[in-house]
Amino acid sequence: MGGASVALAGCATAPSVLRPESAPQHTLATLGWWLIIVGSAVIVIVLAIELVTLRHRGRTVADTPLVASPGSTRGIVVGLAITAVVTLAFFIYSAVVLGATERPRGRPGAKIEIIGHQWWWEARYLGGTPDQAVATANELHIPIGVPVALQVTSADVIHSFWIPQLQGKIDVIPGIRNTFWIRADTAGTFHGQCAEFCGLQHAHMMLTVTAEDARSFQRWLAAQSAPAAAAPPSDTAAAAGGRAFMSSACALCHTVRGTGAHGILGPDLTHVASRHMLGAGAVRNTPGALNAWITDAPSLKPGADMPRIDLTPATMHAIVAYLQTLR
Ligand code: HEC
Ligand SMILES: [Cu+2]
Repeated sequence: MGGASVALAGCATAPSVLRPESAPQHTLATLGWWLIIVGSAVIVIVLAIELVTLRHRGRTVADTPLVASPGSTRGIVVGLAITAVVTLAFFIYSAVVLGATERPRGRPGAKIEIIGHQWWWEARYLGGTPDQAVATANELHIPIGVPVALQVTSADVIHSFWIPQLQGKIDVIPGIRNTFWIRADTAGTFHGQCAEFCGLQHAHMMLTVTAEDARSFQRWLAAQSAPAAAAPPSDTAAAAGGRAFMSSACALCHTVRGTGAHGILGPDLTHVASRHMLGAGAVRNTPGALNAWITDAPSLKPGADMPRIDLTPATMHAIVAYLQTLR
């Protein structure tokens, strides 16, 4: 069992576009059902006609060559007409649905910049003052019942942002800022997944969206906007870990707001202990897995842009203790 099943363990079943939890996805799911039903009906009817014709031909005109009769010409015209009407109807229906789900109705409850990386999601909550900046990774929170505006771009290759139960997909393209929106109408945690093959760990590029009432969301946002917890007492393992973090390569790739660590290659770790998963769904965020991850991330997520790091086991334990203070 790989990381994917671990990541979905908290979720009863895999996310499905046909189990919508938002107004736009309801509209899309209804279109999906119509396509399935009409498509299936077309297959059944065509097969039935074919069978009847074959049996009929077998009984009566087995030896006559296939030539067009006035009857069969009429059949072809009727067949083409039905095909044209069904295709045109679905073309119009799809265009109407796409138009209706493209733009949100109402003021957005949050604005988030989403940046795709090989292979994780960076999320920056916009709109606050600079000291309220919230940067996190892979685990979004949104308020329920209101649209949430997204600005989507990529730091490297093309990805696709997709929360199946909330909205359609949006391309995540380097150098281009696509605007998009999501909305959740029920509280809960919804799973998402990069939907455009983007390299070795494409399957481990998951994200979750936790939809909650406005008050819980504001509480979460305030907690995430705070700088890192005050330095622990200097004789503890966590303090030693903090010093090791700041003086080793960790600080070159990661930011911990409120400290000297300003790296931008990896996820912002200011509140990493508040996240459930590490490595975009690769492993659960437990002390053991955290230790394994920071010692040798590529063994848990081959190809990940975080290298194996050579520090003593004691130093790694101290760094884990430090990271766990980053709630
Ligand atoms: C060369 C840059 C680099 C260095 C050095 C580095 N990291 Fe990372 N780190 C990354 C990248 C990139 C990721 C995201 C990997 C992924 O999910 O695919 C990451 C992910 C993580 C995560 C998981 C965060 C999350 O929310 O998923 C933790 C924790 C972490 N690093 C801690 C550390 C620590 C501690 C050190 C020092 C011992 C360190 N890193 C050194 C680049 C780096
Ligand atoms: Cu991707």
